[in-house]
Amino acid sequence: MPIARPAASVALEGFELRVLHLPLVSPFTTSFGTETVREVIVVRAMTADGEGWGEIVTQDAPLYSSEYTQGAWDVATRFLIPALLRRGTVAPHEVAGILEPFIGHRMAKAGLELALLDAALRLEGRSLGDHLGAVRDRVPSGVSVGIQRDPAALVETVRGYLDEGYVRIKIKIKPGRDVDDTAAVRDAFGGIPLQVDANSAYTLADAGTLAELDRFDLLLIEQPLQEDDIVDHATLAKQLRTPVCLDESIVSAKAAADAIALGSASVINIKAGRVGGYLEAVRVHDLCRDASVPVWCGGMLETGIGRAANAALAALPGFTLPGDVSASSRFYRRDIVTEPAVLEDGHVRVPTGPGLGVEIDPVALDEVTVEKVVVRS
Ligand code: OSB
Ligand code: MG
Repeated sequence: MPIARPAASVALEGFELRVLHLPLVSPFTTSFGTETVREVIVVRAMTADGEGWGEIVTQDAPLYSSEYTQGAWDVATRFLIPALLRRGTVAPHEVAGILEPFIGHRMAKAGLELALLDAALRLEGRSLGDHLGAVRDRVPSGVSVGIQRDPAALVETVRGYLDEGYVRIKIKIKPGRDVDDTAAVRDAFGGIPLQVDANSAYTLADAGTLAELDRFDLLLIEQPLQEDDIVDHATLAKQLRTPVCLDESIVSAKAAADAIALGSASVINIKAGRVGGYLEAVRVHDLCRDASVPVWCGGMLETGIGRAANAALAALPGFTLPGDVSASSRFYRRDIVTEPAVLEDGHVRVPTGPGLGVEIDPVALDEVTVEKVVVRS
């Protein structure tokens, strides 16, 4: 359902941006690289009546998409924030329109919009979940498992997550680390809900290898081809029994509609950062629901800020598959919020407090801050 009542305007006075370096509990390897420290930008919107927090989910290098930390920092401080401050008083649903003249940079826009949503909803005493249309008080929790040293190590890592209670396993694959890794997990754990994510590592020439995955009864294969391979994904989907799910390709509600119309995806991963914000994410959800296309909530190794927002989003009715909304401890020993998301019976609770429903731990935040700037009106 579209959002019925927009959040109120806030009187903007400035924005604080911080680059954080959060050490990961273990290295995270995908087809595009290995991370040991999560570099991310945290946003604080400063208003006449309070503050609000957001997160820009770019990584240090443009490997998942074209966005990256210093690019987001530059565009936010030089163009996006000044445009918002020139308006003075802004409601969250106006942010996308104000920033529309600036092409792309969706993660940067999403982080700023989230900070305004948090600020506005805190003032109104409404939770982000209520605002977006959440219909559940907790969401089933899946886990994204990076490529390990070998299939045996992968099996042991997956075993640990299953023991913790995660209800769905996603493993990362790349050429040469696909069929054997998937077979090892399927053989070790029988009929667990299992899916794979290629992060664009294949081409249509690999269709034969990808079809070998059909025998593992996967929930889906995520983003086998490049971001702009929208026609090739449709061609590939016809050759696979495994449902094709798109992540990187879905950069907006329009892109989602096009992918569905072309038959490029039968499942969609929704990430607010990738589509330019939580409000656009709800629009993607709504159109997928109208088209009976199942969606699930993706993740970008969020801090407690984005993790709380993702739990709220994943509680919308069209999110019929478990998302990558895992406990904070999956990635971090110490989060920057006072009550990090925990796993309870394979689920993560949807916060109910005003705005994001989580509070920042200022000491923990300072400890991982490596760069800070304040841009004022
Ligand atoms: O493709 O879903 C992805 C992390 C960084 C960049 C891209 C992806 C991921 C993940 C992790 O798979 C999901 C999570 O945050 O748990
Ligand atoms: Mg993905």
